[in-house]
Amino acid sequence: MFKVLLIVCTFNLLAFDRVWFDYDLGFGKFAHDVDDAYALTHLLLNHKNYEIVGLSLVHGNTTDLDFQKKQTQLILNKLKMKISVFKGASSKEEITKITPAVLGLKNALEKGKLKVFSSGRLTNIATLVHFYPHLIKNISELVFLGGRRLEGVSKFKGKINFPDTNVDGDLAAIITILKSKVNLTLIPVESMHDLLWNSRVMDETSQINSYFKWLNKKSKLWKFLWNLWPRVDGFIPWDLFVITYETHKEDFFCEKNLYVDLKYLTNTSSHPLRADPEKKFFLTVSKKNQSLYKANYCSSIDSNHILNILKNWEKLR
Ligand SMILES: [Ca+2]
Repeated sequence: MFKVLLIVCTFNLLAFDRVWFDYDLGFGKFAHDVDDAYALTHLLLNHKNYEIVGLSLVHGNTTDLDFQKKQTQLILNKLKMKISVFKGASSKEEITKITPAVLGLKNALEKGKLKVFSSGRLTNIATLVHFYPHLIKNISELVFLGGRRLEGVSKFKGKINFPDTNVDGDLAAIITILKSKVNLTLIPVESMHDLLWNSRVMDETSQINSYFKWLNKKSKLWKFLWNLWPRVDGFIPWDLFVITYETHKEDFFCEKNLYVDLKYLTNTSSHPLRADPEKKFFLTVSKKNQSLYKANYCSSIDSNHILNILKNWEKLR
């Protein structure tokens, strides 16, 4: 009996993921995306399902990493959690800089396998794999918000292609990551098109408890901006669906080992404030168009995914 128990315990320890989250928190800054806060909240609430080894900050939604750290600390305090937070690159130019984020990640990887979630630019992770290539084997999976199908993307509401911001924001980092041959999983924007965090979901969320009431209140301006463009009720909390890949993997439809590459293509994406060039690089995946690199690609997420998240939050509040 004791032997069986020991085996079960050992198995459990082995199955317990060590996770790291690298993101660009704009939450709390005027008219900035709120999605990282939702991702961080979800990661923290489900902390009993894995070991959160560290959090690291990167440029993107804002280059102000002191602000990002302050806001992260605020969320940690509200949820009564203590996790190490490391500042990383505040611009893509800092890809050559060994920041506290790179060192923190290095130390964590030296202690064993780590699943890395990236919902911002890949700058920090690229610096790590470039300077410490012997540690790449300890990244069991790198889950990244980005990528699109080479053969064409389905449009949001039949008319809009959102830009692939994390790719556009640091192409050098993308190249470095592809060359590292790390086990890369892409959660693309197209998989999230039907997952609108609308008024009804926001109302339900705010009723969970005072924390969610606060989170919801702070998201109202973002909802208002989405109402101006792309003219819908609610917003897509992109980054949340990077973290829920860890907790609700059964909701994700993913294919393994597709060809992935950077391709210079006609720009079909649109943004209300940014004028992009006519042609630009896209991180593309394809089943048939061969390339030297491969990645896993999650092309869709179950339509009940938001409902499942709300149930999870109700249970953990
Ligand atoms: Ca983000």
